[in-house]
Amino acid sequence: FRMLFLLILCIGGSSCNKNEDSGHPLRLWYNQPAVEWTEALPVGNGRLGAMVFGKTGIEQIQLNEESLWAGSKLDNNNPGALSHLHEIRQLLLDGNIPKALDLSNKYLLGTPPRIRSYQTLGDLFINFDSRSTKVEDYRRELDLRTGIALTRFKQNGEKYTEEVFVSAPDNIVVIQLRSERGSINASLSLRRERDAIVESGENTLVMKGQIIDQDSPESGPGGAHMRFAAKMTAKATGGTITAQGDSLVVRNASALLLLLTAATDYNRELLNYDRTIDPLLLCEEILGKAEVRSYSNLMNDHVADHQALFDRIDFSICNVTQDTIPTDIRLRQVIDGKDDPHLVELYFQYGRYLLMGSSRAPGVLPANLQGIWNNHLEAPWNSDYHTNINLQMNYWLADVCNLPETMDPLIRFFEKMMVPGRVTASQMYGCKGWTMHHNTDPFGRSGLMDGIQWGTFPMAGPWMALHFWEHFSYTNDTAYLREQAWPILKGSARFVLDFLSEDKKGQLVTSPSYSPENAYFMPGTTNPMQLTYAAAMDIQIARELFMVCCSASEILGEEPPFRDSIRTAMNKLPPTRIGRNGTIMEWIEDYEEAEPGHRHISQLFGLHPGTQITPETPELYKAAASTIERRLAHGGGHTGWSRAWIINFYARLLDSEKANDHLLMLLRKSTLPNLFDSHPPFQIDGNFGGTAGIAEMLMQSHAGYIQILPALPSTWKNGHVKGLRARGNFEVDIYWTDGKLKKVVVKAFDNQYCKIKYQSKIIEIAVEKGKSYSFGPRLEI
Ligand code: FUC
Repeated sequence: FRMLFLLILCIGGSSCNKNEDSGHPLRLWYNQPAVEWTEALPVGNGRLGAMVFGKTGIEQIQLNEESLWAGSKLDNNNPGALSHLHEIRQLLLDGNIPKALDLSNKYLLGTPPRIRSYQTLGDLFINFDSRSTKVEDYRRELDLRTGIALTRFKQNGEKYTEEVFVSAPDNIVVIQLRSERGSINASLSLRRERDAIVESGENTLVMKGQIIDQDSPESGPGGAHMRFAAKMTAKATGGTITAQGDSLVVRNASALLLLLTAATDYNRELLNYDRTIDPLLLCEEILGKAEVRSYSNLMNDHVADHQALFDRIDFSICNVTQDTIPTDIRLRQVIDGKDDPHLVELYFQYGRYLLMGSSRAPGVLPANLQGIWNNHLEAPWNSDYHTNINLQMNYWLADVCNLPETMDPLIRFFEKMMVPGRVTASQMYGCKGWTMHHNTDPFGRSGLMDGIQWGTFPMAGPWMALHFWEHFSYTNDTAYLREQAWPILKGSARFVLDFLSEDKKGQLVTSPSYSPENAYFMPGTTNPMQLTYAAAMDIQIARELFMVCCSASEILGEEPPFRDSIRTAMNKLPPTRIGRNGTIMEWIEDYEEAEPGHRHISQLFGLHPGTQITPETPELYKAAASTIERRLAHGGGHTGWSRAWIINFYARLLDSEKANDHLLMLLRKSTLPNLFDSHPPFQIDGNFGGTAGIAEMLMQSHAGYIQILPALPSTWKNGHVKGLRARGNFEVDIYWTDGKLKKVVVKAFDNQYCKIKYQSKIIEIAVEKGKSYSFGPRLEI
């Protein structure tokens, strides 16, 4: 009877769905405070980021504001580019690469060649002067389900706790300390190595600053650049707070609530700082609204807001979790060869968590190389926006992992990038439309930078434009397509149409070009060269862009001429070809690679993220597998993001075991104690690419149908994933047992047809908006 009762309950209510949620704890936790920054725990709201160390003597919370960048807006297009373009192209066609390189160095490389860095805001230190004695029962954790970092321990028998979160609705960092017996005694200070002063007021600390850049031949003119401010208010329960010098001193409090916010005078509309903005005033406005609210109100709103996004996906591949073991020890055990599927669940959800924390409103800038978390004044690669794989990878998970909101900063930023991008297209290449090269900053730098061997990538603009189509393909939102995506896509296709020129065979090629960031040998030479024309990746990007622009213009009912010119050009692009060693050719000739194990595997763009190399092109598909094998045999996949890309490649090759092997290698070789991806050093793209790879193993939707469990590893025997988004505007829940599909539920958000594939079976049904459709193990309804 009890069973029957439960069953009725299940069928009757939505609680059944809830009960099917894994409910697995999703926590990173540790038995000791962080010593290194890469052990600290990240919290963020898309605009503000914090890294919590959980120290018991002097607590450290490192802070970021997304727009705090050194540098300034300037035009780095080389004015000599256009007048030398024809000659450079001719030299490349004639194989006179050294001379082409010489001219490119003079006339394509922009000035200044480098951008400046994204910078740390500084640190909040909480110096507990009474805490020199031993602590007991120490634990710190980050709960991905709430977005709260918690530290707790006992000292002299008394319990202390610290909770830290960054609220999106209130736009602040919230820190709450509690002690059981009213013995919080601490001094609070805000510190920044340079360019800032800190003053204390009654219950407040204020930091005011302006980045002073030095003149540099590499990075351009110095000067007083971005202005910024941070403000913190402190509220004590049962104790006192007094200002002392530039610190606040807290005595005998039982609770302490710290609210902190920060701002700069960056204006996204201008892609520049804007002296009409007063950063301190912005901080005061934000704090004024937040400080009248209670801790529990702030926390409840934060958790509700966080869960509205985070809870959309439930993912389970195990019955027993390892949550009783600290995360650093679990990682060590996995490195030593232990199986820990729950860590894979955690890693997957952590990627989603990190994207939520670094790319959404109230933030306005995309997630950079470190998301939003950076403790340097001069970060590795400036923590910038590399657009020859890294920024793209950051967003591979956004739509499929049901976080469309995280696309907003990327979309809005690139709408603005078109402005400098048009100048680059016309000044450097004499083209209509817009483009950019392999790197940018919040000031929208779009000329060729860093060096010819890194920067010769005018096809970065078209690659970024493809993300706009992707986002549309998940939502079917034609208003978005018309108003936001189409101007970017069409502007990019216009650029490509003009940029293409004829080679000696009459094919349309990109020139100048390179294959990020690999080099090749001309036959009979030993000097590695990068510069070329029509690298495979360029051509595959052009083809992909042309294909989606044809679709978009048809959907929007555009007049045919533009579409026709795209089709004509598309037919004249060189095909993707297979070289003498059975791999996809990376360059227009079958050159030998200078680095056969290179981290970029650009010639496989057509396999992933592109859609040109599929089981329907069996020879290319096979050659794609050989391409990866060759890279791996020569030490490829050694950076975190490169490994993550390989997971995605193997998922597209439907090779579940290899996808899983590389996922494990990502954990084993490229993951830091706080589960940040390691390039090395820390670079967040591997986290995002790893999460996207797991999604790709569970479901794919790029080929015109929803493919269920395309690359399910044999070790993920039983499980489910609920809430993935599929192209075509669907939400998909998949359940499996013993490695076989048990049930798939597809929720349709539009009236249309839906094609679903599992193993070799494919079905198509008409679906109605708002309805869910459940299919059994053989896709029977
Ligand atoms: C690309 C990669 C590097 C690094 C840099 C930030 O250029 O080739 O490995 O990730 O971006």
